[in-house]
Amino acid sequence: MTSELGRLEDLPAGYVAAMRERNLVPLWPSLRGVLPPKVPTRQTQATHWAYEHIKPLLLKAGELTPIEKAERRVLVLANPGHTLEKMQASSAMYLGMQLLLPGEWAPSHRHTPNAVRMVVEGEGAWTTVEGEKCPMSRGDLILTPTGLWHEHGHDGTEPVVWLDVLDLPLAYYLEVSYHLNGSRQETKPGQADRAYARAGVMPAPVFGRSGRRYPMLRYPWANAKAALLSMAENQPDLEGVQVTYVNPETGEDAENILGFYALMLRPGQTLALPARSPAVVYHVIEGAARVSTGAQDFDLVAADTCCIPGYTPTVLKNASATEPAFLFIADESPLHRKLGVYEVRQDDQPAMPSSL
Ligand code: GTQ
Repeated sequence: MTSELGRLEDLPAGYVAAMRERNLVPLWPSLRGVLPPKVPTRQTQATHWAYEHIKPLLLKAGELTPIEKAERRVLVLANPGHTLEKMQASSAMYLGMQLLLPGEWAPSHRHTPNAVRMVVEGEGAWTTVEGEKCPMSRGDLILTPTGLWHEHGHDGTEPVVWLDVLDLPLAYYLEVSYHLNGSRQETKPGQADRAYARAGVMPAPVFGRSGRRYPMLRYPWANAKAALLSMAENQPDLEGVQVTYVNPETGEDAENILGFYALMLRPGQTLALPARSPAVVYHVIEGAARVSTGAQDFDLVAADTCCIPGYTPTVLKNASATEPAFLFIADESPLHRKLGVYEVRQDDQPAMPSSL
């Protein structure tokens, strides 16, 4: 029963011009645009980036652009719904595929956006974060949270590729995005993933706590995969075999803005996910899966990545009847929860969050 609101064209041109002259605009012609009924307007489009398309173009970048001319040799997975120039996967997420060739070094810097790296292929690279040298193997997740120094190097013999996930679009939108350059870091002994080697117990320093906001920087794939396999075996009826990457000292999200998860689809499994407010990125670590929204079906094989806008019910289906599939997932849940706008929709019905 909502009546049509007045349009800009309904107003005298001179009146509109007089307002614009004073940097004023009438709300009502745009009100439904900024506050649409029930479902938010989303620029983010469901988008699939196949690794078989990315890899040759990324290797070509390795020939065309020396690391010194790139600092970070990255092809950005840009969502066309935001226009490619914006370099966004979603409103808050940035995705990039980064190539480091044997012997190359991507110098130390730090910046306000948070980043993680999900290693896609190749052995022998490392990222040093605040002096901790984190080896990079397939499926490992390495955090480089806001403000921490990080640099990448490569002692191996084959190209190494990883997926960068940053909250850069949010930081840029907030006008808080900047970086500082540094010099090569001294590495210190010790790896936090070895200190926090088992869930349920954690280091109890006899001479005081470390007190670090980001105690763990590398999450080896071998551990996450073992956790998923043992969860699946322990709970044969469990539908969603998923772990989330957390701060092992607090159990809170590993980073402030974006959430990170590893999900196992059992052989032949179909998993229906409800509509939720955050946009979601799916990246296949092992196996193959179909990601369906109703409007689109993406068939993802290992190293493929897709982005699904928020408020979209999504069905994941393991493409294999005999092997599990393992997905890395990134989403905007921590941000939405902090903002009080996080929402899960049952039967696709709006569930306006409130503070009640
Ligand atoms: O490796 O530090 O994809 O600073 C974008 C910005 C990677 C990085 C990106 C960065 C990095």
